[in-house]
Amino acid sequence: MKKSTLCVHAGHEPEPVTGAVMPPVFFTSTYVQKAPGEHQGYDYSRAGNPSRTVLEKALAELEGGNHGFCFSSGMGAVDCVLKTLSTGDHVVAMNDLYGGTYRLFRQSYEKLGIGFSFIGCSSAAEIEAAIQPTTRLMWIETPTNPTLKVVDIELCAQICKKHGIVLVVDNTFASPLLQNPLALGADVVMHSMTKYIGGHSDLIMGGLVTSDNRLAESLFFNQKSTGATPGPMDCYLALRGIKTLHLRMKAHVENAGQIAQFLQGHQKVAQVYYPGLPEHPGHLIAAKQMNGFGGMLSFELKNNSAENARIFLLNTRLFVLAESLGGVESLASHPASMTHASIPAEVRLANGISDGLIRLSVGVEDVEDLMEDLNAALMQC
Ligand code: P1T
Repeated sequence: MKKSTLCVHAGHEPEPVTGAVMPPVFFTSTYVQKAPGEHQGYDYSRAGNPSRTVLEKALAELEGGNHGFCFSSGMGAVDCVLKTLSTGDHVVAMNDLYGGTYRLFRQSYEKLGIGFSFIGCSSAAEIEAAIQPTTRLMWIETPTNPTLKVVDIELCAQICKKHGIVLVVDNTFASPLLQNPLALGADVVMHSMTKYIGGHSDLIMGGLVTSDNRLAESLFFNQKSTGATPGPMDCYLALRGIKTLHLRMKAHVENAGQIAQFLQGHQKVAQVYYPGLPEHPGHLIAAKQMNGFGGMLSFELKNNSAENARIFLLNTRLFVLAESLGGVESLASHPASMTHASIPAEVRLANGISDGLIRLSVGVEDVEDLMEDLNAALMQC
């Protein structure tokens, strides 16, 4: 089935009792049992709720996997994967990651005795050199947040397979419409569903998909044991978001492509980071593994400073200054003081997050209005 058809139909059929085209929302915490231990597949909503089942099935179908799991945040999903590890295990991670992921790794899991090596993931030799006898997991984002670096998923998968390492890809920036890591050899795909999947900046949610039955068992155990599970209304909203994901992604990609070119040609702009630009170092890999270059981009002004970025961010009107991304509305942010503030300044700088870096989540508004808005703010800098 093609992706657009899947978006509309994934996860459910019309409801058999009433014929309702949309699945009902099951506002219940518990389920009656015929006799102790005899139930109809659901006993308590932390372990399972039919509204969540529909969404988990839809997410798994969109990513081409067999098992889907949803969480009350993207970080809940990251945490669920990390809980498959034990003290003494080692993780190889991309060095450009969402600040919250980096914080969880360094501040929560390192003290439990799990080791991390953060690398650029730019060649087989670099990845091989980071692998230790205790390496159990490789964690990558691609494109990365916020510098839009591209990691070759197939290359990572080949190396991980050789060493028996589980490869996890945070696919948040691409969405399941533009990139499917499992098909490229990854073991687990992760999403902050808060972003493109929800699509309307009205919920916080995370998701995982795998086709590996043993991993799935362990993820399900961690999901129900730690309990970072979403409520039924949020599951319904996310399912509703999925139904237009293909339409929204098309508009995000088109608008972001035009805005990247516009910024690249602008007199006030020094550097644009967008994988769709032929000059981007990851352009060819992105073209190979993605079906469109996404709706996110970052850039630096010619006079690259935190102060100048602040002037720009205070002068946009349509691009509102806010964390998060992937909603229908355009957002602008300052990673150094917002989404990536929990990363030490020297680590940020080493990974290309300058104090003047500006990140845009390009929405689905009219692109000429968006460019006019950007131009007006740029001319103040
Ligand atoms: O916010 P939450 O749903 O818990 O997801 C965390 C997360 C994980 N991975 C990536 C790539 C992300 O971008 C995020 C959340 N990011 C933002 C809030 C942000 O503005 O970048």
